[in-house]
Amino acid sequence: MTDAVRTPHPGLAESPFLAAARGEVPSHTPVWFMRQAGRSLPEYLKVREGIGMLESCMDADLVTEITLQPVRRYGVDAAIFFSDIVLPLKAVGVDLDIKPGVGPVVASPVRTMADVEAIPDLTDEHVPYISQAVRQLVAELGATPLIGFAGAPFTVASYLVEGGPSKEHARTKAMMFGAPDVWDALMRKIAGIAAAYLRIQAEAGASAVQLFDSWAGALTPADYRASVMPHSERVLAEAGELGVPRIHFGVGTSNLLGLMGEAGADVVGVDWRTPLEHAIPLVGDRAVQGNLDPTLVFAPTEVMTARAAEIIEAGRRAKGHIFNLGHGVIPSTDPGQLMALTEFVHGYQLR
Ligand code: 1CP
Repeated sequence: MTDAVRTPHPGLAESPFLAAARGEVPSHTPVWFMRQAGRSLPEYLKVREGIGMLESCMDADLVTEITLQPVRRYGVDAAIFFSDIVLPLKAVGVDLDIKPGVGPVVASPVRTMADVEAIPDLTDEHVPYISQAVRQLVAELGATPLIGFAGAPFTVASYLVEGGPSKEHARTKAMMFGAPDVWDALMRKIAGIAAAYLRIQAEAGASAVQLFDSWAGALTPADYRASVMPHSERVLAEAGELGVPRIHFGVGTSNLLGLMGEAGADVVGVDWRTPLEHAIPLVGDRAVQGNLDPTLVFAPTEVMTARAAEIIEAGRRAKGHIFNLGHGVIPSTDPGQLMALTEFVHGYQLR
């Protein structure tokens, strides 16, 4: 980057989100929502009209606008960069699309060593619109931190190997079990891309990063440790060198939470199936993020907030607690409920 060393906004020093991530005492429990930008917001649907998902991710002005929308509406304690875990693959030339109602679809799934070797590494030149969008966002967000993110090697590998969304991840795991050399090369390739993608976002001004290993819950602890963890560890270690707090999240990972922390996270994201009181002793000396069941926003407000209160209380025993849902916002969510939830978390008296 040529434009001097960026100076972080002075207000970021007081950010409750960053304080909790670092295990310091925040002024209130910080809250943001995975997938807060996107399908549940009418203003999002409006700006996306007639524009494809990947096309939107490559338009710095649109990314800036969409990322800001939930911050404006809810006053959440962090913004999450609007992009997708497969965007860096698209940027290096992998033929893929994000199909509405389906998710990422890869034209020629990766199955052989030659397929892996054909994927280029990611450089800054591949994603000028990403650095531009981050710089614009940081200027607009002021004292609200921006979370950059990347897909973790296992989860991204699943899309590449299966060719699209999968429940069982059968071909992916078959490669892991049956072709360890190809698997290792693929994981190294994706880890390099993820680390570069996080570096680009952090260098442009993102204050924290989240590594999404959404589908790691498909693995046993032994397989995770042997075939996946070293690669996530590398991504998190490289992000650590940038001085930003690192959040590590997966779904159905109650048996992996300890390892996901050990992989190098400052904050371990917990899905809604694992009560925080069970998760906290497992993650060691780290903060936790989560974990309201995303369907609770469809319940009456007082039912939702009663559950939120239990989560905030449980979170007090952690080194730090960032309130979130246990996975992404469901598209049919009423934004009014997320507003009520944000206000409830902000108003909750920690005594
Ligand atoms: O707030 C935000 O919306 C932030 C932007 C964001 C993030 C962090 C999007 C936009 N995607 C992601 C991460 C992502 N993408 C993950 C990890 C988080 C998670 O587990 O939810 C995963 C697994 C994906 C892959 C993906 N992209 C899916 C899931 C498919 C499956 O396997 O079930 C889907 C549906 C997408 C498309 C997508 N990404 C984002 C949006 C808003 C959309 C929908 C776009 C559209 O249909 O127009």
